[in-house]
Amino acid sequence: PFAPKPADKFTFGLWTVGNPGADPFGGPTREKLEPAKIVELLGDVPGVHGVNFHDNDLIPIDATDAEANQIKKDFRKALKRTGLKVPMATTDLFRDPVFKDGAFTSNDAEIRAYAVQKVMRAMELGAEFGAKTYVFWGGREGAESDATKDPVVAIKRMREAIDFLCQYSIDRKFGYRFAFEAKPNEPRGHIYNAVTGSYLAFIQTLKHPEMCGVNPEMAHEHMAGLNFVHQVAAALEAGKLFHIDLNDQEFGRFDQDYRFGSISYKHSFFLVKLLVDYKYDGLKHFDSHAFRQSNYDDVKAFARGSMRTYKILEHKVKQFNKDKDIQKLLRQINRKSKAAEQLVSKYSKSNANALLEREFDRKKLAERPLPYEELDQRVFDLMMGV
Ligand code: GLT
Ligand code: MN
Ligand code: MN
Ligand code: MN
Repeated sequence: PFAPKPADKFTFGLWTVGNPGADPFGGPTREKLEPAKIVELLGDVPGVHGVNFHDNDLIPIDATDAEANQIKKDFRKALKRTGLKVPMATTDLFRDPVFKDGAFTSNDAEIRAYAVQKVMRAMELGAEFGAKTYVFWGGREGAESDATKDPVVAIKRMREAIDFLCQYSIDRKFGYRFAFEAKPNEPRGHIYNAVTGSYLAFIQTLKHPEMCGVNPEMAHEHMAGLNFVHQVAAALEAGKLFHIDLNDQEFGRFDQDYRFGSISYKHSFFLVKLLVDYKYDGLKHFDSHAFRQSNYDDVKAFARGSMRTYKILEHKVKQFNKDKDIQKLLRQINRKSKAAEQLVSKYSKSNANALLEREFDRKKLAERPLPYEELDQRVFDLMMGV
């Protein structure tokens, strides 16, 4: 009953299921797979919609034209065989040493120009495979010491690069929508635009805000100790949720990229509830890695599990929305008053005067019951299937 369908728009990345399990203290535990092989692995997992990539996940940074053409040919064949799409593409602006001090915000004007050129080429590559969403994760855009960079200048440089690339996408008729992904730290000591809300503000200062939105990642906001659901809500309410990275993370820990739902059951439930209630129908990308102990069979279990968890939570959300007791409690705690609502819904001088005149029984209002313990326990019972 929890089988995913391509219409669910679940996606994975070449860099996620193809992650060979290295960490800062040890090398890879799985062999490196060619892009076409990763597509085939995903093809063995029913219900996947697509596979996303960074330019260099597909084509190594130093590949010759002949090598690039062969890789693309094999990749395209694998996509055809499996029916997988490439809905999103992005640029690797973090792995190569040239980006050790950032890309768009580097202190070196030539590196900034190179970064913009790299994105232009990567946008072309993504477009070749049909991608319509373009993600910007500024992993190296930051600093360890603020002696090294002016953070105001960094914002201006970022804006200049994005304005340039928006216009390029328009001129080339790629039809991209840009999605900015925040992260507070790792790999930099401090990354600029640390949380989704920062990008929501930044977007409004761009030349083409209409084609720009955000790609919030659950683990990134949890690293910052924030409530992810609220960040996503802000994006949704602003009409800016263009893409979402689902995964999990212990609060306050290093970047863990765990399987969606594996740690934060309750936050994951409320996240899915938000996406269901507000009818989000965009891409749902699992930006997570299987445990380092897993072999590729277990990586498939990881991919199946990610989608299954989402579908189970979706089912629980429907139960929540239908549950008579829960709905009764929700009606009880949301007290309506036509008169009060009319007074403050729209400003007018007469409303303002009427409001100033009105008497409120502060003590009585404070005494109205809010059975939140009861409601919250019902969520727990529901999730646990009790
Ligand atoms: C990297 C990062 C992710 C981003 C990817 C897009 S790359 O794995 O940790 O959160 O979404 O560049
Ligand atoms: Mn991560
Ligand atoms: Mn991440
Ligand atoms: Mn991500």
